[in-house]
Amino acid sequence: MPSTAAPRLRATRTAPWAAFDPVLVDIGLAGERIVARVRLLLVGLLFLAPLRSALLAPGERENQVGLAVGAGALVLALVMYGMANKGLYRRWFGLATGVIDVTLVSIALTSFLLLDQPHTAVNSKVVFEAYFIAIGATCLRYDRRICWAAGLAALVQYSAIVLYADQHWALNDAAYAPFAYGMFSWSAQGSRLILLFCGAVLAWCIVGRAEELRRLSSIDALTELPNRGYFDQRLSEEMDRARELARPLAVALVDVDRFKQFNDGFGHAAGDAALRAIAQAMRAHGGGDAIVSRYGGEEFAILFPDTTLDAALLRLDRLRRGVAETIVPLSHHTGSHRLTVSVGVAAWPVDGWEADEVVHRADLRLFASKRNGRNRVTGVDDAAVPTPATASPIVRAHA
Ligand code: GH3
Ligand code: MG
Ligand code: MG
Repeated sequence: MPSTAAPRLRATRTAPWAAFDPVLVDIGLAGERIVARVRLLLVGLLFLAPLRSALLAPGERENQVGLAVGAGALVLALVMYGMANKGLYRRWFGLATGVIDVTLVSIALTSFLLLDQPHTAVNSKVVFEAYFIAIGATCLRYDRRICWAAGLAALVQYSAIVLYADQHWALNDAAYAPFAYGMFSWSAQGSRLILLFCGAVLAWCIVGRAEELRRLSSIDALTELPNRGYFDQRLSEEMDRARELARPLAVALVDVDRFKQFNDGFGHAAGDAALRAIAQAMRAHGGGDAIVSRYGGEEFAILFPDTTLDAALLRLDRLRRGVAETIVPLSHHTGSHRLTVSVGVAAWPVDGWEADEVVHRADLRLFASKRNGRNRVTGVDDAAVPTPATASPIVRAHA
């Protein structure tokens, strides 16, 4: 495994889960539901105060504005709660709700401007702090873009409120004495903007750490391929997708031939280097959409979404040849070596309806490849008859 930071970062960027990680999306959805509940509770409780004031003195403008803002926020919170819980969640939804939460705080501050209370808007002791709740809650969506979007929205909206208040009121005029909310100061406002920026950066870092942990828990440290846990989870998701869209899906199990001999002959370190070289060759020859993972030991599993058994057989034979041509580097004294792999492949729905049935079929066919002489790909169950050594070592599936 590379020891420097640069190759590790490169691996992060090119890894399949870097662009789209369904697990983080799932966790983000669960987080969105928590945020929706907390938002509804908070807005509901905050709505009680303007409601009470409006009931006691319905004619006063202050109470009418408070009631309108509170009711609007409550309706919005209800809509977002309904969407998060009714399967209407999309990837943009977290982005939208993150920005809306910040905007709700800005609307609350703006309502003080409407009520001719600019000092409450720019020196608010409670409402301003709610920006940090909104920015902090973006962490629960597990998407760094949402942290930035909410932070940026808070900075822009709060700056606009302060600039507007400074332009339209002589905020430090003696008429406002004794300044219950304090006098207006640009340095205090600057500090507030810096605090908002720091809040967004912290949220971004927290989500970044979560993504890194997720990455580390999904890859195999030796080969840098996705590990079995990641493979199993992707298999079950791709299987659901295949059933939903009635699209085929192929699964292959790959085992390095006579690897124990190689280890015994050249040592465990050379064995590790060989596994890395084979993993790289499989990634290179597997095709862009194939999910190549280390299944365990010297075994690998490959998932081919949207691929028929025949198409997978052809792709796997290219991969098998690619591995056989790969030169495994050994130490200076012992030179180089080549290794081969045996492969078993099965597909949904022709070889089974459930994921484990398909994997089991692929496993049986891998054994057939071993039995029949190794360095070959098998796609049918009955492969008892060995193929001639000169023939292309693919045992084709019956049409
Ligand atoms: P076959 O062709 O039947 O698969 O024979 P084989 O020798 O490959 O199979 P066997 O299961 O007997 O041996 C697998 C070997 O793989 C044994 C084990 O030491 C080695 N191995 C498994 N994981 C690693 C690893 O991470 N590094 C190294 N160097 N060797 C490993
Ligand atoms: Mg094995
Ligand atoms: Mg083996």
